[in-house]
Amino acid sequence: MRIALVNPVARRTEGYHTIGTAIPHLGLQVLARRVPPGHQVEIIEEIFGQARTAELLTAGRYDLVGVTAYSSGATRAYELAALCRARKLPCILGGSHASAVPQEAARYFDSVAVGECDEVWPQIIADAAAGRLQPMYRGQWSELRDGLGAADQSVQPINGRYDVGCIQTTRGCPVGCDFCSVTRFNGPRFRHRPIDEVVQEWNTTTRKFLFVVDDNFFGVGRADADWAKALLRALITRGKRRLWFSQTTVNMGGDREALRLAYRAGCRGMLVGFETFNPVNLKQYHKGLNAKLLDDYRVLVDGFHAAGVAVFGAFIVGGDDDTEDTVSDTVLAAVRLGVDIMQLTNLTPLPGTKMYDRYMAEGRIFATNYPVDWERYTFVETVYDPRRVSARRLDETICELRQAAATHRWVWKRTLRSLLATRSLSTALFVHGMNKGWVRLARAQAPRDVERFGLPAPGVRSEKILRSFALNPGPAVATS
Ligand code: B12
Ligand code: SF4
Repeated sequence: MRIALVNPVARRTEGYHTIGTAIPHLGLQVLARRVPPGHQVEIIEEIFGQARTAELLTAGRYDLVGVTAYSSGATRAYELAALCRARKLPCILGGSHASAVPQEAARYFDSVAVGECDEVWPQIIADAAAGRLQPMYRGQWSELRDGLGAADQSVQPINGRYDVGCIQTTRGCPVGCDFCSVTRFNGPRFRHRPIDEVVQEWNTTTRKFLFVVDDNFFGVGRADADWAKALLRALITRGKRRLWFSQTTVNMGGDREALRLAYRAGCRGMLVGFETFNPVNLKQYHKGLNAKLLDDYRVLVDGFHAAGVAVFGAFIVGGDDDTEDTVSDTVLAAVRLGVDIMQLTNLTPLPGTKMYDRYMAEGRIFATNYPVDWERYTFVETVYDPRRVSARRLDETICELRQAAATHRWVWKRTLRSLLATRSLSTALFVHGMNKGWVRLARAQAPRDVERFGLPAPGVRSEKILRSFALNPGPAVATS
């Protein structure tokens, strides 16, 4: 059989995650590796645009079309399903959106795959080859042994080339934040891949920079920390030299040994989900780990820096206790905290999360014209009614911030500050590249902001943000 694996990107989100670095869709490379011999597989990646998809997806070229989708890509995924059905091409949808709302997906696709599908995928292919594709398949939280969880690093899309490599070493997360779908989708237990298998896959990567897509690289307990250190030692001694970036909880900042090992293994940055400086919101998000460490944020950030690792601080606005001042206050606090790269996103109730179920029951989600409205679940738009600020005002304030910060002056100050804090040129260059990407992103986003709200004049808040460009970080402030 000839199989197409497609990552759909909705028109509304074009430019959003497609500006700058082309990051692989690892799930598709994982599925590609599990295709049994005798079948061929190709990836069509819409982060490179939609232009060629319709021309490529033809019955003469493929016998099965496997589509993945985050919620933001679901609208486009359903368009592709209609195209496949019109061309009599069997099609199946998998990934986080299909797993959250399988009954919806089943209205558009011949078949739906729920959950992690490493084990069930060969069965799906066999059924499709025999002409008896089932309407629904359910994957399981497999132990990640004997190649499960591994990707075929050599498979590149036929319509573009990824800039970096992706690899995953663990799945699952026990923290269970209210807004995140990972604990429900990948389970509350960390499952580690065998270290030898990770190193083996690592050594097949050809890109010089990797994104280790683990949701929580360091984990939350002693056993996870020991495993992470063992992996790092193995990468130092047996891994190809790669620079990389991953995601972790803030507690890693307190483990100097782990951070030093990470730096030696090539880690130059960690995305840390601080989420908010407001303890009321942390409670709402059920992020107890952060609530406990809130007073230590500054020390923990210093811990990352002392080892040479940059901190990519992820913050969310729109919690129950947030007001329109929260946006500028959060930015100021984050700058003073010393984060090197900042991501400020709109709180978004994703389907399949506890937050979605609660907000829906409370009647607070207004972007419910599904499937069209799934395109709005991109974290750059408020899709529900926050308690203490209107959705529109919150969005306007964020637009204002995006425009205020989209300057090269901001980028250079971050770079210099990161160089001083980490004393690592390669880390500062990584920070520089990421922040330049944010400027490109903000500029690409600007016309959409204009379309939605009209261009906001630089106001008091932007001034406040711009003043925070000072090199001296000063004391961290709380925003409650
Ligand atoms: C890497 C990553 C990214 C990369 C994506 C690169 C790319 N080319 O798409 C980047 C950084 C760009 C990104 C962006 C976003 N992301 Co993201 N991201 C991740 C992350 C951390 C890892 C994804 C991954 O590689 N997983 C490992 C692979 C192996 O798993 P998988 O893709 O789920 O595939 C398995 C199964 O789902 C299934 N499967 C998947 N597809 C298919 C298809 C078929 C046919 C079959 C049979 C099976 C199948 O089988 C696979 C093997 O088991 C996940 C968290 C997570 N743990 O998954 C969040 C996650 C996917 N992201 C999420 C979100 C919300 C976003 C953003 C909207 C938010 C934002 N502002 O950053 C954007 C949107 C991007 C867009 N295109 O619009 C959510 C999605 C939830 C949802 N319901 O939509 C997740 C789950 C995190 C969360 N907060 O809950 N992301
Ligand atoms: S710690 Fe990160 S991965 Fe884990 S549940 Fe919270 S947001 Fe999701």
